[in-house]
Amino acid sequence: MRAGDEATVRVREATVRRVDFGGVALFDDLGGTLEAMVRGRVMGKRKALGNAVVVGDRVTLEWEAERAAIDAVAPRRSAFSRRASGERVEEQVVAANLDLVVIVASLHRPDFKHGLVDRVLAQALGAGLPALLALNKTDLGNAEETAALLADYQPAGVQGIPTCGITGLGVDALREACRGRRALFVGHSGVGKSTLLDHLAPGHDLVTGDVNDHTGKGRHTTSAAVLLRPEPDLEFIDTPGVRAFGLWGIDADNLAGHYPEIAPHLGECRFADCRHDREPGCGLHAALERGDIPARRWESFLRLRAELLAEQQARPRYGGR
Ligand SMILES: Nc1nc2c(ncn2[C@@H]2O[C@H](COP(=O)(O)OP(=O)(O)O)[C@@H](O)[C@H]2O)c(=O)[nH]1
Ligand SMILES: [Mg+2]
Ligand SMILES: [Zn+2]
Repeated sequence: MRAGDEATVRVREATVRRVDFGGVALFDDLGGTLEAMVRGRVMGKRKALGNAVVVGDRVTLEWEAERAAIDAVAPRRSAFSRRASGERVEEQVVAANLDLVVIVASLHRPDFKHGLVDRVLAQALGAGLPALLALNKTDLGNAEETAALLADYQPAGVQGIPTCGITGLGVDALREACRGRRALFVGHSGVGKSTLLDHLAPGHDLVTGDVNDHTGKGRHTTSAAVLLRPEPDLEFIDTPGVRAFGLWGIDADNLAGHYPEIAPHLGECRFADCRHDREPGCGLHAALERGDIPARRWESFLRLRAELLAEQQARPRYGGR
């Protein structure tokens, strides 16, 4: 459906595909798109959109003449958040009603960073969402490196798909893994996320989410995300590349619970207050020695826990959720 056909049907319900300064871009359930403004009371006390309406939200519309307005937002069956950037400790809901988080990382250029991947993974698991690791730029390394990295994430239950944005390797496997599941794509900038999405949603403008064949003038998005729906059962949410990913609702004390290969061993330590450092009878170290916890995941867990501890100490009024 083209822009000119918009709003010919006064739909009552729609799905948010993009949040702009002036309004919200939506998908109706009939294969079309439309725009709507947001009622003040939906925005809450601060009269700012904030987290009130996010990509993936299901909304109810009211019509005034030819103008649609979002009147209500349905409860979210899932949501993926991060800590908003900036000094204040604030939640940023990135997207809602998701089924899968696709973590895009590159083998090299930029080098694979366990820190970022493991943060996003912990956040996904905390939201109750399964995660998939798309390991891109596999042309820049060898097969052993690729296999070893993906193997590190198997005990955590993360499906790994090696990809190459240049040859298109792995793109079909990635598409089929996402089919029927609304998939949020998250990754460090430069890893090839846009390149992969160009393969997965050909012809879509990754800033606006629009199909490229009509010349809509560029708009400024406040949204951190855009929902692409290249086929009725394929939905990808693109997000801007992140440089740092701040966790939300996860702190040094509950971090281990967000590592599926570490959590089951938490009750196996001799001492109930075990810090899993050098205590005798530590169940986590035993699991590490048996190989049940991959060494690189353990090292990244320790680093991340130390970072969170330092953040918490620098900010004594940290409230988490
Ligand atoms: N060698 C190599 N380069 C890639 C691959 N995928 C993407 N690139 C390049 O990496 C750069 C960053 O890609 P882009 O898709 O913009 O990354 P994004 O910031 O994650 O969206 C571009 O120059 C791409 O051409 C790949 O699989 N192999
Ligand atoms: Mg990009
Ligand atoms: Zn222990």
